[in-house]
Amino acid sequence: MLKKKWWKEGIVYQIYPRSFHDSNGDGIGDLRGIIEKLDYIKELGVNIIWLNPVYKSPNDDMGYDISDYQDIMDEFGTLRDWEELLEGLHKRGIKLIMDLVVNHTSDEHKWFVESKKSKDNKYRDYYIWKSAEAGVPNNWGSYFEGSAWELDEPSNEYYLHLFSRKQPDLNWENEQVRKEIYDMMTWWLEKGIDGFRMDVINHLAKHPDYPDGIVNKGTYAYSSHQYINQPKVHDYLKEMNEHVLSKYDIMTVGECVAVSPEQGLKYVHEDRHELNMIFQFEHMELGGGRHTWQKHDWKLTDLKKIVMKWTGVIEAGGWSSNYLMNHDQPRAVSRFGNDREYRKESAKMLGMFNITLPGTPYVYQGEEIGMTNSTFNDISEFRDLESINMYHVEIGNKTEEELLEILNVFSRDHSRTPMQWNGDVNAGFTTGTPWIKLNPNYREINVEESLADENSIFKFYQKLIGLRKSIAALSYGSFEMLVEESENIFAFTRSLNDEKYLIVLNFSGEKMENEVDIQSSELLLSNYNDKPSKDLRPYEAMLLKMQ
Ligand code: TEU
Ligand code: CA
Repeated sequence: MLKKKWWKEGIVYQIYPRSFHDSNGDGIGDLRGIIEKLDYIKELGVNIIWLNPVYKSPNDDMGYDISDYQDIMDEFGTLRDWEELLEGLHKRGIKLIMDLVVNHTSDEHKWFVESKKSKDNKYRDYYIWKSAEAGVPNNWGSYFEGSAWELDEPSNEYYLHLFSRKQPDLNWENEQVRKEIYDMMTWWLEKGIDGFRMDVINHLAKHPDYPDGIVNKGTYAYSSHQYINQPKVHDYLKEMNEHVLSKYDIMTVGECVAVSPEQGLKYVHEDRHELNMIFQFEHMELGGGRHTWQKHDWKLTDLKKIVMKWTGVIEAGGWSSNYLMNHDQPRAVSRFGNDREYRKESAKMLGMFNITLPGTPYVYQGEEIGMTNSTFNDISEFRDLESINMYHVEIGNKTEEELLEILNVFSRDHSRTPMQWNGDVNAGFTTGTPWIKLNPNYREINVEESLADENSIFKFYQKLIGLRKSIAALSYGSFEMLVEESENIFAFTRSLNDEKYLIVLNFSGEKMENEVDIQSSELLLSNYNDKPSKDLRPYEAMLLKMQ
């Protein structure tokens, strides 16, 4: 049997503080706003919270550009508020993991302010500077726009920024940088946090020669393997583990864009002492993603292959995570389900999928009430720099209408519209003017409505989470795929000792012949409340106990 760990039995709820709940009417969600909703979170049944960055930040990239790692951004509150939040969570038996963004800082971080001052400043080498004598150092592209190199005229050197120009990359080769980061992490751990979600952690090490990358779009190299999964990243993580992580009973999850299961296992194999689990992105590319900004068809068998590969990572001695969305992705029900006539059915089906697979499940705020993608009618309605930059780069090649259509599929702002608490003004999110437009459907889709309806998506999630916590096989059981070739039905079993559970999911909006034998199994939970007499109904989802 797999080793028991609290984080293997956990269900994580991701909170994007800016959009969760505003306590003081300035239109921006904040820490006290979360504190006011702790009983709601408790009621859902989750036992771990992942908080997106709350540190001091000029918010070029909504908190992923940090100017002080050891303080809270003014809009969100104070360190005292944060301490109260932690206490409120722990009192309710909920753990807290914090976002750790250490591939880069803000250009307003004191290290960078110093670094920029001169070539002989003691912080110069905290960042990655290259001479401009021979032009731009290489063809690496920033994820957000243009070249990843920004020229500093006074010193005639470029600095590297894989994300926005206000997010300079830290130089992990520098031992002093690593030490400062480890001290900062220890400071938070001593405050009692339960772990870290590590932003783009597989980007820490850059190829020592800084060679050109392969250009797959435009002039710049995106997704370049010259700065992803470089061998040295494992040295850094081992060192971080030895100096910091191993000293605490915590969980770690590393965000790893562009990682194969073989590479993934290197980060999470329990004997390697690096991380507990990673977020992989293969299923986020199904149907197209933000690297190409193009939509294409996807097949259920593609998703099955991905699930099987990553289940293999658990079987090989690692662990994995499951998620269908996060703050960078469109809403799950709009992407993988049907957000119109089968919104409730498909949201519940996707919830069952996410929560019964092997690996730790992550639920994003609003997913538990079936929040959908929003409608943005004009570029001025977007707040995310990636969406705004893409628009300005592409306008000219494409029409305004075409670009809005693409952004209405893929923009990160879909997940960032305010949490819909009720059908009143501004969905009960704020008494002021929300920092980003609400999804206009909040009068029908909101928490109040969900709590009042016994058949709601929320109530279904509550039951699912309860089952996940009480049935050990759902955390530790082995996995077997059934009807592997089916393009409509996703079915599998989870077995532990002599117990076996069966999960049958209709991923289509059509009636489907049920090829899985459920005759002698006991129904534990279904989004239709009873066993089908023959065919599976649209988006039908069942969790059964086999006799
Ligand atoms: O995201 C990393 C990142 O590059 C994603 O945008 C990724 O490309 C995409 O999800 C893959 O489809 C992290 C944070 O989650 C994001 O919010 C930040 O903007 C980014 O790092 C920079 O810190
Ligand atoms: Ca506020």
